[in-house]
Amino acid sequence: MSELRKILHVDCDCFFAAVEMRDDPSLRDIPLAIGGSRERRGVIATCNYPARAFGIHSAMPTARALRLCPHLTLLPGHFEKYREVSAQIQAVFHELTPLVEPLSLDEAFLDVTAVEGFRGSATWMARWIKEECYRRTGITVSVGAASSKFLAKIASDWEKPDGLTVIPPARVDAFVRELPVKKLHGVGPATGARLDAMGITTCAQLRELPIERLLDEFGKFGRRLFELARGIDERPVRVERERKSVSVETTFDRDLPDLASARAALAPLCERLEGRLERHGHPPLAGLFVKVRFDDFSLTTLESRGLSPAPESYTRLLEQAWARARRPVRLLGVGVRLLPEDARQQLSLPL
Ligand code: TTP
Ligand code: MG
Repeated sequence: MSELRKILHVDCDCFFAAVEMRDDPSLRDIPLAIGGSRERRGVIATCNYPARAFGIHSAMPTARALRLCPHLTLLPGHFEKYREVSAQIQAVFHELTPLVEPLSLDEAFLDVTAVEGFRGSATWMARWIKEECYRRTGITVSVGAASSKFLAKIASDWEKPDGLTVIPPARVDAFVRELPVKKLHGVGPATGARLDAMGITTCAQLRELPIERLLDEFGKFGRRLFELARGIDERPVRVERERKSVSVETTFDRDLPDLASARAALAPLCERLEGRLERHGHPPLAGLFVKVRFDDFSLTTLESRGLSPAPESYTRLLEQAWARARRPVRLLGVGVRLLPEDARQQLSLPL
């Protein structure tokens, strides 16, 4: 049995929108969204709470958002600014502990088990983080504190915006019992629907299923469900090395028989990659790559420095990669290499 941990999860409230509202208070009380334009078939990256009241949310096509709220103010996004605010909040976290695992620009896990300040109180640490983040950046964050990652993350979402929710060890059991299964880490719409069909909506109901049944139904994930339903989640907070690439990939249900079908499969992948890059605040790029696994499980990766991440560039790389084996394709991935942090700093040196 491992010692009881103290994990914080910190997540900024409507992050991109909050930065825009800070810099232009006239945007504060009107529906505001950050995203691509309707004309360019863009999607919403995020929106403020007045816009959420109209049913607008992340990843919704902008055209749909504008139908829901015709007087929505739409901004294109200023990623330099978001990266800067992100660095400021990360600096706050690192003043508390080196055990910080960033999940995206606006979100991180902290393992504060060994922190001696604040008399070891996770609640006080959370309050301090909220105050410091607001003081230094002018935007509010929500914090969750619990003994595991999945509970800390649920807790940070519990009283958003500007929330602070603590789930003390003695309350974990009662809290998890009541928890809807769709809140569990890794339970997406598909698993949620399957559980629903089995008559299971809460963790209390999930606990009644024996482990064998869960393994039968869900394979390896069944064990995870068994544990999560009991509040068990031993995943450690992982201090991240510098991220070197961003990529997305798909393993196809059926192998793609030829080059033409592989080419056709690129467009949705490129779109997903674009979404990922947006979430990372459009970091400066060093190059592109395509990854192909063929039906004989051989794997090839083709890189190119200096191309722009346009669909045509990926098509060119795919053609060359495919020519190496000329076989049906089992998996396709597209990605970008990021410019290393030290090279970025050189780029931004004054001339
Ligand atoms: P989130 O933390 O998921 O959302 P949020 O901070 O805007 O709102 P909340 O108050 O509910 O936490 O994501 C952080 C930022 O990442 C968000 O401001 C914009 C960006 N993002 C996208 O670009 N696309 C997406 O699909 C999502 C979910 C987020
Ligand atoms: Mg957020």
